[in-house]
This record gives sequence, C-alpha cells and structure tokens, in this order.
Amino acid sequence: MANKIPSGPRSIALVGPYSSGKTSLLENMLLAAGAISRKGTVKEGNMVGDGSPEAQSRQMSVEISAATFDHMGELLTVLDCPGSLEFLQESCNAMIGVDAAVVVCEPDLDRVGATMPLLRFLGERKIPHMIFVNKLDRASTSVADFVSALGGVSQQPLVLRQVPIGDDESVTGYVDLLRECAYRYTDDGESEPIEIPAGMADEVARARTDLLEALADFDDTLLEKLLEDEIPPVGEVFANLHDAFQQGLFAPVLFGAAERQSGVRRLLKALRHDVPEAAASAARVGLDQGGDVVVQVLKTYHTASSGKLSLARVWRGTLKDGSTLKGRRVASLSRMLGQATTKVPEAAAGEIVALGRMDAVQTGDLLSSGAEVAAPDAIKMEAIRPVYALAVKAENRADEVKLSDALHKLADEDPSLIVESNLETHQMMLWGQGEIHLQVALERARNKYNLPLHTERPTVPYKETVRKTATRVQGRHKKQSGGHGQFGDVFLDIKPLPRGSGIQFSDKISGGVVPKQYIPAVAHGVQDYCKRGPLGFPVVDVAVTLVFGSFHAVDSSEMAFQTAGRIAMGAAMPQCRPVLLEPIFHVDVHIPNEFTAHIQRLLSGRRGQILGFEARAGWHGWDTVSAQVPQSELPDLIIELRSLTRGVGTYDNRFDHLQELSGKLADDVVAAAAEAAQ
Ligand SMILES: Nc1nc2c(ncn2[C@@H]2O[C@H](COP(=O)(O)OP(=O)(O)OP(=O)(O)O)[C@@H](O)[C@H]2O)c(=O)[nH]1
Ligand SMILES: [Mg+2]
Repeated sequence: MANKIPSGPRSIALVGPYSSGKTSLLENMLLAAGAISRKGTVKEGNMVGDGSPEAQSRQMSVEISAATFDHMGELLTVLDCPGSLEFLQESCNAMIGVDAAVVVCEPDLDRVGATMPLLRFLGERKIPHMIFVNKLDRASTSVADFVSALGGVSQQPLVLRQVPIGDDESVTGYVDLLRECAYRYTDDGESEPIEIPAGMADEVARARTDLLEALADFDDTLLEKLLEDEIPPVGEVFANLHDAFQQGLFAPVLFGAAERQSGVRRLLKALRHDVPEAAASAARVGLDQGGDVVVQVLKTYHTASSGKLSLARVWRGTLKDGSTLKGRRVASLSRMLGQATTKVPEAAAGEIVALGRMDAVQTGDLLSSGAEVAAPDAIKMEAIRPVYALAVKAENRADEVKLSDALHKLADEDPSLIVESNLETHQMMLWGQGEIHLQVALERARNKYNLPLHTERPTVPYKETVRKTATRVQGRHKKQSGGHGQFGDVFLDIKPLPRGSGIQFSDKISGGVVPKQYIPAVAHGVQDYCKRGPLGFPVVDVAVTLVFGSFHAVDSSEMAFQTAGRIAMGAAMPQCRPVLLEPIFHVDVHIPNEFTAHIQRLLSGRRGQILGFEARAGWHGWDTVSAQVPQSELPDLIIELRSLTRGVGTYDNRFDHLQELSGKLADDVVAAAAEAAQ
C-alpha cells in the first residue's frame, strides 16, 4: 500500500497546558524549517509567538499567534495557542479551524487534568491530533507513567510511535516503532541513527505490539495478519496509521525537547505525512467541495498599524485579494509570522490568512463569496461562559464612551470576554474567565487605546421587602405658596407578597374621594419610592392598595398626588419590618473527584447550601457538586476553586431566587450602602 504524502497548504494548532512549551516548539519548528535564522527565547521575550506587549510582560501566551511558513515545499500554518485555561476560548477557536492539532504536554502527572478540556474537545469532534511530550531533557516523571495517565483522560486511545531512550531523568534519543530503528538527539537538532540499545529489545517489542494491536482495532486485514502471526509490511502499517489518524480514531504520541530541537524535525515530518489535506478537512466538518469560496474567521486582532485584522481559514476555493466576501470587499490578504505580516495576492484552501479591515465580521463568522453558507455544527464556535467579573470605570468621566468602545473591541477580539452594562447596579461589567484574563484585557485597553481606567468589585443587586402589613397610612402633601397651591392626600394599605410578585398596586376608592385621573399618579409615586426603600435598596414583592384620600378642587394635581403617594410609602414602609433580600445562585461546580470533599467544604464556607453531587456526565473521574450560593460569595469563587484543583475546576451558575438576609451580615450590607450613598 503506497503512502502518498498529502499536498497543498495545511494548518495545525499547538495546544496544551500552561507553560508546556508550545511557543518554544513553534520557534524551533520555524528554525528547523528555515523560516527564521535565529531563535528567540521566552526569557528574552523575542519569540515569534509571543510578540504582543501583554504576552511579553507576563512571559506567557495570551492569544493565538499564527505563523505560516514553507516546510519542504508546502505551506504550513501553525496556530500557537495560550495554555492557561483562562484563555481556553482561543484554543477552541483555533482547533475548529485547523487540519490537525498537536497537544503539547510536559511529563508531569499533576498536569494531566489540565489536558482534559482539550482532549475532550478534540475527541468529541474527531479532530485529528497527536501528543507531543515535551521537556524530556528534564523529565521528573516516568514517561510511560505519564502517557498511561494521559490515556486515562483521552477519549481516543493513545499509541506510542516512539519509545524514549535514556533514564527517567533525561532522554537522549528514541526508538522509532514503525521503522524499528533508533536515533540519538544531537545538539544541532538532527537525529543520528544508532543501534537499538540491547536492553530495550523487550520494551520495544511490547510497545510495537501495542501499536499494531491498536491499529488492528480499526483494520480487519491487519487484525487477520496479526492473528496469523504474520508481520505486516512497514508501508502497510504506515498507511493504516495515516488513515486512523486522519479519521481522529487515535492519537499517536511523540517525544522531544523543543528548546533543544530534540524531536522537532521528527514532529515536522510526522505532520507532513499525516496532517489531512484541506479537502479532507472540509469533508470532515461537513462542507461540500466545489462552489463559492468559503472562509471562517478564527481570531480577530485590532492592531495599531493595520486596524482590524481577521485571521481566517480558507475552507473552500481560492480567495483572491480584492474579492468580496459576504458582500464586502477584502481590503488586503496577508500571511502572518507572529506580529509580522506579508501581503499575498491569494490564499488557497487550507491556508490561514489575515483579512484586512473587514470591520463588520466577527470571530466565528463563515463568509462566502456567493450565497450564504450555514456553518455546519462541527465548526460552530461557542463562547465559553464567563465565571469572573470586574466593574470597570474610566478615570476621567469624559472617557466613558471611549471606554465602552474599547471594551467592545476587546470582546470582538476574544469572544469569551463579555461586556455588560448592568442596569440594576449601573456598573460597566467586564466578564471573563479569571483574574489574568481580565488583567490582560484591561492592560490592552490601557496600552492600545491609551485609556486610564480602574476596576471595582461588582455590586451585588440586593433588594428589600417587608414582613408585616400596615393599614391606612396617610400621605398628605399640601403647599400654599402664593398663587396656585398643591394638594394631594392618600391612605395606603401595605401587604407582603410571595417572592417574584414584584410591586402590585391597586385601589379601592369609592365615591371619588381620589378622582380617577389622579390614581395613576399615586401609583407612580409608589413606584418611585420603591426604587429605594427604607434600607436603601429597590423594594420588591409588596402589594400597595390605595384605600382612601381627599382632594382639592383647585390645588390638586397629578404632581401633588404623586408626591402624596411617595410620602405615604415613606411613612408606611418602616412600620412593616423591612428585610434585606439577597440573590442566591444555583451553582454546579465541576472538578476531578479527588477534590469533591474539598469543594463541598469550600462551598459551605461560603454560606452555600449543598444540594448533592454526582459523576459529571461524559467526564471520566470528574464530579459535579451542586449548591445554592449567595451571589455575594461568588465573585472570587473561581480563583479559590482553581487554586484548590490545580487550575482545572470550573463552574456554571444561574440566578435562582431571592432570600431574606438578617443579622450582622445584613446590617453590614445596609451600612455599606448608606455610606456609599452619602
Ligand atoms: N527544559 C526545557 N524547558 C523548556 C522546553 N521547552 C520550553 N521550555 C521552557 O518552558 C517554559 C514555557 O515555555 P513556552 O514556550 O512559553 O510554553 P508555552 O506552552 O508556550 O506557554 P503558554 O503559552 O503560556 O501556555 C519556558 O521557560 C521555556 O524555556 C524544553 O524542551 N525543555
Ligand atoms: Mg505560549
């Protein structure tokens, strides 16, 4: 069986836990391919992948960096993704648009859990992916133990393509299980052929059998050969592996040390042989071949020099500079190499290029040169739900419009940032995935838009209600200040209502003691008062009935009755035992089950009412703990949750109900609101 090398432009995403060496790997791939002549380092802050000031100041990736380069006569685009789970959206969006992904990990058992969201994403969508176990120059864990632990969280079987040579401290080379030959890493990045070390024969034979048996699960001919103890030809095994990889049926595992160039060329070769062609990827995601040009925006950048750049994958056809997409002209087409861009006249299917000034398009959009094409489910991007928020304020009041504009641009760049102008608390809220995520976004707002700003803790939208009734409480407004006077006189009954009823106003006026035309004005006065009750918060769940009153033929007016309504409320409400209501959220916390007991304690400590826990559907070894937790306890929950769970815990939440709060906690809330109102 001949194994034809795929051709045409292709693309991959480098994903993996925080600091596993993705950006270093990209740098060393570029060097090995001859796309750069001198490599940068994380320390010097001069790697192609981490060009933005926010990435450099933190020595970590904070958004997708794209690098398109020539590898042995074919174009390859690599999307280097940030590893921090706070930037998971970037990885998800990148994985949607590429032909294959490389999950870069370091052999550390504590960090296996951090690969779970990525491996699930890849597994569910059957996106072809391989594992690159990096940093083998200083591995502290046995590689075999690590791969076996990783296999426990992967949906697809993991299959070793290589066996490392060396001890658990340091790896000096590898045995290629398909070719059955061994190589030693050298300082210049080339691998030098050596004999398979004598002591490794059994280990190699075992690993090779595992590989063949894993492949045979997907191929009956191979299975028959193995059952008859026949040794399949290398070419045939390569072809089997190639097919199974392309269908996303299993993930091959390769090794190396990116920073030392070890295993980097081998990885590039594996990518060259195995990453599917553009047409196969289009078929995988459910896009027909032929027809109009179709591209998808994977990432949006707002740059100082070139305005808005939309990083887009060409799914179908050849996109030409100056052509129209979704009725809009493409102002420019460029290949990216980190921050650098090079204009090109066209981009073929499989390429990932930057489109200039497509102001109206957004990340995720599928753009066609002709009739609109609906995005197949496999490439629909979903925004990850936010778990952390800060209220943002411009230092100068005059900058408020600029602030809103800047925040919306940030959200345009990163769909997991959400800007919300909260009508209840009157705060401009920025929602995201955690502290670092928001810090980076705000730093960008300061740097790019020259906008001095500060942040505040989000205000909890407390409410208040009453626990007792009051009857016939009078509100009388009378003013005689020369000329026309003002007169309104009302009597109100007040009654508590069940949660969720709101303010219900009615009247029992007979005999016209309050003329009909003034009754809506009384209701207005009541509503007006309810914006801020005796404790200082909006009033809810109260029935107010206008039962009696009087008027003056000349001096009564709508205004006067509105004021009378407000006065009556002001007199009546404090008599009705006002009580604070705090918002309670239903929270589902997702964690590896070794942390379940810990998390229950954490939630109880935050006044949470634990409802129970169960295995998280589809997540092997994970639990979901459900609880009802006061909103005031939620703002920094994600920070503590992550620090307790090696960064992988997360939660969903939704408003559930309002609940009475009394005692010292309530007194503190009321006192703080009174102070803020001064
Ligand atoms: N020992 C060793 N260290 C490495 C290797 N590759 C990368 N590193 C180091 O690992 C750290 C993180 O490297 P990066 O390339 O920034 O990792 P990353 O995965 O891009 O990190 P994020 O994008 O922030 O998730 C740096 O200190 C690198 O010098 C390697 O092969 N061996
Ligand atoms: Mg990085």
